[in-house]
Amino acid sequence: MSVNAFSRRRLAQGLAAGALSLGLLGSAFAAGIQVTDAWIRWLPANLPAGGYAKVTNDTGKEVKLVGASSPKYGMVMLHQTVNKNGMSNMVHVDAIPIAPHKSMAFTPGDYHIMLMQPKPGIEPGQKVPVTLKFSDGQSVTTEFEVRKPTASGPDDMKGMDMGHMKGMQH
Ligand SMILES: [Cu+2]
Repeated sequence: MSVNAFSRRRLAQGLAAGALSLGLLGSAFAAGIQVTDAWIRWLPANLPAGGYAKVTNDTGKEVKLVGASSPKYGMVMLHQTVNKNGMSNMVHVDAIPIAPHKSMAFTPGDYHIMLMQPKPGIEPGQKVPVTLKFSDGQSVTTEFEVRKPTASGPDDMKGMDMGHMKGMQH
């Protein structure tokens, strides 16, 4: 292959890659769903971690968050911390509705993304991709910033009934 042919091929590859990223950006914009302020409260010893973010629905109709996944965690679920009779507990939720043109915030002590079975090597300071899946078939992948356990909101562990969620602290 001549030098010229090589450069032309490289140029063509570059253009193709550019077109691909433009296409991805375009579809993410068209979806009208934005995920911002995304972070994970990391815990040591392979404990499950809580994922938090702000999800904004800029479409004209309600969308439901119906699932999440990450290549860095073996199992990811949607959870909500609920208080009943002064006890804090976590429940699994199948879908979280977000009204048109509204935001929904995952925060410690409320809705969170439960990241279980962490792959080795996840540490504070890293970024981990998490994909959120919505009822209209859209998926949005966001880099979640991994933060130390102390980088949290209010302490929601007081009087927590760990129950079947033993070892999870969200
Ligand atoms: Cu949880």
